[in-house]
This record gives sequence, structure tokens and C-alpha cells, in this order.
Amino acid sequence: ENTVELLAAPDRDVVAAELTAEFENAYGEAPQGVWSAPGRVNLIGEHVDYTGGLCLPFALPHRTSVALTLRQDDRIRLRSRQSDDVFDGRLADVGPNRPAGWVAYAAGVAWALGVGRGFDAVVDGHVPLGSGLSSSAALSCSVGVALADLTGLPLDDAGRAMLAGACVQAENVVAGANTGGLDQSASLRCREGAGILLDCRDGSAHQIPLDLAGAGLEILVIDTRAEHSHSGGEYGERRAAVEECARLLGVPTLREVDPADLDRALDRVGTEPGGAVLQQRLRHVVTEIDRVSRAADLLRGNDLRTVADQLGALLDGSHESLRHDYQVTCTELDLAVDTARAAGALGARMTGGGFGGSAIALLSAGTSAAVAARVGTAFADAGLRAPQFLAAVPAAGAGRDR
Ligand code: GAF
Repeated sequence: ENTVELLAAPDRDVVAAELTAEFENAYGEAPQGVWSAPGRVNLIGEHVDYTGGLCLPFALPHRTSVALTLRQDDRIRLRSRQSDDVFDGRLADVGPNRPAGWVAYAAGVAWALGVGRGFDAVVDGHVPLGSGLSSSAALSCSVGVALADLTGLPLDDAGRAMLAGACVQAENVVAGANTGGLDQSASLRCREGAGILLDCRDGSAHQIPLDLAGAGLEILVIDTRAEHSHSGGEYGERRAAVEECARLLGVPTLREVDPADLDRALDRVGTEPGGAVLQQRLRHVVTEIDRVSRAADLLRGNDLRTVADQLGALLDGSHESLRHDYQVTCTELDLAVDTARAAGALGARMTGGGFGGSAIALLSAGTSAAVAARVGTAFADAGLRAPQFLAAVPAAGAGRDR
């Protein structure tokens, strides 16, 4: 029978109490508070955030928490329950490409926000690392929301959008990872029971109710645990190709390309050196943005129950485009998606940056364990490392826990 277990998210209050005790141990007094920020699943809209596209993410119940006290001086002390590295430095030690490692994501936010004061913190992450579920953004956003709260920055949606921008700066400039804004926006701007339609051209985020359980559905996350090998360089190459397409077409971003004019745009980039590859990248981006707007229309205008099959077909289309045109999937992601579909998924796709990481499957309620078991068997038969599974229940964005 099915013995597959889903990775549970720990209770926020329990984590907050543990972190408070750990903070007291480390620094000799209670923290000013505990805050946390979630990982995310992107339902659809992949590799389009950095070219003004549309994405439709929701927050996971799996979060990174931080117990934190703002200091009067510029010292920064950081510990993590997941690492033995202890950071003890100054705000002046934080800047482009320094410090290295996970500390960049935490300290980088203080730099990007221009807080002007240091802090003491202990972090605890429950978003699986390297899973493509935004463990990095959960870290930077947890620290970001703590600093914003303690310095009186507004935490309404406009404030959260600004904060997301600072977290992107921390990631791009301090950590040196040239990613878009999908992950930070999802972690900060999502609400429980909903996704957001994130418009990366105008920065708006519209709440999209996602009552999966009420519609007799569930979403299973399959963390393939495949290493994202070469993902940094490959990610940068995809971005560069997209920018080259926009330049050739004379538009600021590929959001400007009307899907009805795609053939003409494809002809235009096809005449360039490397044109065949540029055509594939362009086709992915333009069709993916179109799929997101179709998905949003389905979800906004209808009872989810009645559109689940159509939504599933859009997820499938997204994966095929990422697999064949954008070429960011891998053996493990394709196997996870193919097996989930064969086991009855209404649709399945990779989620996040790709080259490893996670896939999602849209399922009828109550079938996650069986589908997970099928995927586990397929991985074992293929000689691959055992995947890990999570239930993707749309959860709350970043906030204060204690
Ligand atoms: C990663 C990046 F961090 C995001 O900005 C986004 O580009 C995503 O890959 C692909 O949609 O998660």
C-alpha cells in the first residue's frame, strides 16, 4: 500500500517558541519578536518574471522563521538552526557580492533597505533547501519583514511590494544571483487560500482565490532532489536570450509581443545568428504569458471545479514549453511530470527555475499518496534518488509570529 509521507510544515507558534529560546541562549536576552516568510509554488508563469510577464504563484505552509532584535549600532550577528556558520560582522561588511553564502540573503536585506542599524538574529528554515520552492526568498523575506516591522515601514500591499524590491536587490547585488521578482513577491504578497496574479510589468498583484479543497482538488509537490547543476549559468543564458529577442524586436520586454503577432516576431529573430534557439526562447515566453492570462481568466470567472481540466491542460502546456522550447527541465522533472500524468493528474509541470528542483501535480482530492507512491516507484526503477513530497496548500504570506 501507500506508505509515502508528505513533508509536513511545523506549527508556526511552536517554531516561534523554539526560536525565542534559541535566541536567548545565543545572545542572553529575549528577541524583540519572531517573524516568518513562506516558500512558494508557482502554479503557472515560469521564466517570464524577468521580462515583464505574468506569474500565478501561491505561498506554501512551509516557512523560514527568524527571531530578531534590531541593534542601536551597526553590528550584525546571525545564526541558523540549519548551519554551523556564525556571522558576526558590521553593516559595512555587506555590499555587492559579500558576504558569501546564506548570510548574504539575510544581511543583504538590511543593506538594500538602508536601515542603517545592525541586528541580532537566529533563523530556522523549513522550506527544503535547493528544492526550487524559494528557500532563498523565504530567508530574505523573513528578515525583510522583521526589519520593516521594527523600523515602522508599512506592511500593506504597497509596502510589501517595496520590500520585495529590496529583497530582490539583496539577491541580485549582495548574493550575486540574477533572478527576477517572482519568489520575493509570492513570499511577501500572497494570502492564505489564494494565489496572486503577479504582473511583472506594472508590479501589481491581484488576489486569486484558490479553494482547492472546496473544489475537490489538491496539489502535490514533487521535490525531485536533483541538483540544480549549471543552473546559475543556464539561468543567465536564458535571460540573455530573452533580452536579445526584445532588443531585436525593438521592445522593452517580451510582454510587449502580442501572441497574435508571434509568427512575425519569430520570423524576425529567426534571421539572426543563433536564430533557431532565439525562436524557441521567444515562443516559450510569449505562449507562457498567454497561458497565465488564460489560467487567471479561468480561475476568476468560474467555479474551480468546472475548470480544473482546462487548468490542468494549461499546466501541461507550460511544462512542454519549458521542456522543448525553453529547455530548463531535466530527466527527473520530466519523469515526475510524466508519471503524475499517467497516475491520473489533471495536469503537471515543473515549478520554479528548473534544472532540478520541484514539479507540481494538480490532482483529485485524496489521491496524493497514491500518485506520490507511483512517482517514488518510477524514480527507484530509474535508479534515481528518492524524491520528497509536500502538500501545496495556499498559505499566508510573510508576517509576525510572536
Ligand atoms: C527562479 C527565479 F528566482 C525567479 O525569479 C523566476 O525567474 C523563476 O526561477 C522562473 O520562473 O525561481
